[in-house]
Amino acid sequence: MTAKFDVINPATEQVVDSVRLVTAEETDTAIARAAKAFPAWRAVAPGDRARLLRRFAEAVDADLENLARLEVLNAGHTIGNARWEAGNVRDVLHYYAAAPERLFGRQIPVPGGVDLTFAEPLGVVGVIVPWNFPMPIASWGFAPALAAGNTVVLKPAELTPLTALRLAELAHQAGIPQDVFQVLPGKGSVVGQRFVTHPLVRKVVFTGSTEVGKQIMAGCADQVKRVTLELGGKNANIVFADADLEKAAAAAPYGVFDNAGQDCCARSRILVQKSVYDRFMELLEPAVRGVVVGDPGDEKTEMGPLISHGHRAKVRSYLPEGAPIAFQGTAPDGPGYWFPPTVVTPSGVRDPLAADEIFGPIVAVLPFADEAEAVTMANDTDYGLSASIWTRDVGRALRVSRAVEAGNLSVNSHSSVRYWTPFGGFKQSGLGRELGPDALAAFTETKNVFIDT
Ligand code: TAP
Repeated sequence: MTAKFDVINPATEQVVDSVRLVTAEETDTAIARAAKAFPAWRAVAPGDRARLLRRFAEAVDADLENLARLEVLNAGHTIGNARWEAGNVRDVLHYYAAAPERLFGRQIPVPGGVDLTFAEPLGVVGVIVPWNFPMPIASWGFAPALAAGNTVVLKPAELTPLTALRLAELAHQAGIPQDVFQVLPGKGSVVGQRFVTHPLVRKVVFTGSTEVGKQIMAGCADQVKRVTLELGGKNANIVFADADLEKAAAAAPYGVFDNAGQDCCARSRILVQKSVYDRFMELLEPAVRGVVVGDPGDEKTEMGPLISHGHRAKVRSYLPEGAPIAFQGTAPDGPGYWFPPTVVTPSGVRDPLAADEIFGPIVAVLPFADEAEAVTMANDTDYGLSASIWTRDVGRALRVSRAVEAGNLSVNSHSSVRYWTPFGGFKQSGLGRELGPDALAAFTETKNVFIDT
């Protein structure tokens, strides 16, 4: 018997669609088809593969508003964010469309012959996507994988399958063969697990929680399967006394409450130098209260709902009676999984409010004495995905950027994701890099050929 899953609009709690869940047997069939399609796909002339990816990008662009509206309905993303996300898929496809014609090898000087390297595709790549950014995260896996000549099976999160299914339709309309790119909506424990255990899947790209990421890595070890992991974060936003405080305080809410805090790069720990702590909090309060929370389809909305009833209960559990709430913004009543932007002042970096990835609109503010303490506090976590540094001192900006153990640093900004540049985590925030030129290495294997002359 095949199960169905009701897709819920988190802003209204209404069912928007019902999606049939793929079984383990169907997953095996899809993987077998992807493996069979691989030799022909890798043999497509580089220019033709590039053109197919560009046509896919153009199809996404033509469908951008529809994709964005679908994400508003399915994930509760604000329409502005959802448009950016669909645009990111288009841009990522265009970026990697340049790759098939530039997958250069090397000629290495050796005695007695000629030595060449080739960047060979891996075969079938399994991409496992979380619910928080269904479109961009899917494309960061499938675009470089396809460009490098791999075939792809992709599992969207059970909660948010709609845009991934639409992207598969657009890919096929653009001429990418059905078996080269397949989207399999289903459970992680069924479809995702088969990607890990099936011997014909040669690589798994997983984005999600650190807990599940560890299981995936352990499962892949059995076949020494290649793996890229993009996991959780508890990212520091470090505000020094010499910063433009007005700018830092105005930007801080958007560094953490964007996507209702359901962002691996959310700057959910604000570390503020003691000498300006009171002034910073005075500036932060109106900025937080001013965040517009509500109907994600409204152009003016800045923050939508949380993804599900269960997730909101988890976020709420961090604020029992007597929790150190400094101030909160507003959120609508009635149906929808709403939660107000909330600022807390925990006792230290190891307090769960400051240490756990809550993945909701709760930000911890903590004071520090000097640069050395700021770095120690920023690094006192098992995570290492992103961080922001607010200062006018260029030397300090560079010193602290080098000292913080995180993959993506921004100075006087909260921007972490640019498709031209590598993205990924230190420590338990992940393994490997997505985006930019680095990602291609993750979807190819270097082959060395020596020719005796
Ligand atoms: P998870 O529960 O880890 O789920 C992520 C994906 O893995 C879902 O598609 C899930 O399927 C699947 N999955 C679950 N168990 C699995 C298993 N045993 N084998 C194979 N696949 C399995 O994470 P989430 O709650 O959806 O997403 C939030 C997390 O993602 C946060 O920790 C966040 O930081 C992280 N994240 C990281 C990044 C980067 S780039 N570092 C970006 C976004 C999000 P189901 O749909 O069935 O659960």
